[in-house]
Amino acid sequence: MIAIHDGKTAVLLMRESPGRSPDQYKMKELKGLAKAAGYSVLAEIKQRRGRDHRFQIGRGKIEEALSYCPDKLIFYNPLSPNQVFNIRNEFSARVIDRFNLILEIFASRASTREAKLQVELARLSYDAPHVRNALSMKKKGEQPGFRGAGAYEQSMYHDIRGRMAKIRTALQEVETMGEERRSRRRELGFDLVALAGYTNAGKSTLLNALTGAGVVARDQPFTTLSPTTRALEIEGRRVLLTDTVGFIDDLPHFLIRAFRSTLSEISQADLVLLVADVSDPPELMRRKLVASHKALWDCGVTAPLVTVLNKADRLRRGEAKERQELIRDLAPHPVLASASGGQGLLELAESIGQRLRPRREYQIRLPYSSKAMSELSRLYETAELLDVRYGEELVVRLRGREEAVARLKDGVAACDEGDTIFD
Ligand SMILES: Nc1nc2c(ncn2[C@@H]2O[C@H](COP(=O)(O)OP(=O)(O)O)[C@@H](O)[C@H]2O)c(=O)[nH]1
Ligand SMILES: [Mg+2]
Repeated sequence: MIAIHDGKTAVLLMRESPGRSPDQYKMKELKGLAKAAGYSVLAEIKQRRGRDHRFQIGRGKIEEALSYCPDKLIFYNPLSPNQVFNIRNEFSARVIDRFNLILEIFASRASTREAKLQVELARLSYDAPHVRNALSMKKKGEQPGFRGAGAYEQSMYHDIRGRMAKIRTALQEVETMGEERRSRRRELGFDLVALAGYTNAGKSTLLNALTGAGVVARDQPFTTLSPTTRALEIEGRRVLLTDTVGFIDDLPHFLIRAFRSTLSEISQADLVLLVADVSDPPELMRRKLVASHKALWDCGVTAPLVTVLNKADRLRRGEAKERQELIRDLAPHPVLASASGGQGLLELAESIGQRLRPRREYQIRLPYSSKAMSELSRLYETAELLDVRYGEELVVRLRGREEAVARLKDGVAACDEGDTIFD
């Protein structure tokens, strides 16, 4: 795992394809990532040209970058194992690409065992093809009859695969625990709402604003890595809101796969709050929303969405409304809000209330047993009791989550067909 040292320097490089219109945001985002990983950026170098198969970018640009004497060259474009090898070999330069950079940030933020395993898995998934490549290069140069060549890489590749399998098993256990936790929470009557969206959109700030939690929110990408969950009440319903890792453009698929157990907080939620920064230039907001929807799709989200157009305090009201119209196609059920200023939060809570599945009403008959009584007192916590009638039996009318009522019905209630009477 890579430690973040103070005083690291880097030069950023990006190759743009000639056919595409220039993009001012990608380099800016790369710079934000580099800073978040602890680098001071000495220079930003762009080149418009076709891909160079040896170095990705032109030799002259690499020489120009090295004239600043940086600790590292950081490429926006993904580098093939060959390109990494060539640049290291030819220029004796340390070089990484945007994926490595994101992994460095993740590594520095990973504080739980789960996050650490996820980061390690992502790194190994990234490294495995590089080692395999080194292996095949060695094999190509191998003399017939000379046994030994590539043996080191061979065993390393083998070790990497073994370690990846072990981590996957461990993470599968974590995921199963997550599933169990979610079903317990549902039995307790909670609705599970997850925050999702582009990094730096204001998810953690929104969690704090809605629940009074003290989650760290910072103006830099990927401050939050591990999920944090807090309770709140919306229209009499008990809701658990979970904040977790943010999305970013061109997120490699292996990274999403490695973070599956964390992302299942989003994919398995009852409702997802998709947070976007409405103060971004419209074109950028659109791009980030597209990236977020793609990530939600990759995570397998099927829950209903509410879009929070956050940081509305930075715009005039008319302008914010205009932007809301502009991205209507990418922003289902939009609410303009300001997590830091508090505007729009009541409207947001209302919108969440409307989009959560309506609670059903149930009528259940209970015997006067001590078990039934203790279950009934539990229901005071987990559901909304509408009416209790004391006759030969206890007749309880309540509104709540199916999972919360199911336990009662399974356990102690003398429950006729049709006891569930209201919808
Ligand atoms: N002006 C303004 N800034 C905000 C708002 N919400 C969040 N921010 C700022 O945006 C930055 C990123 O916020 P954070 O909650 O860490 O984003 P996350 O990466 O989505 O969790 C921080 O500097 C916040 O103070 C808002 O409603 N208005
Ligand atoms: Mg955050």
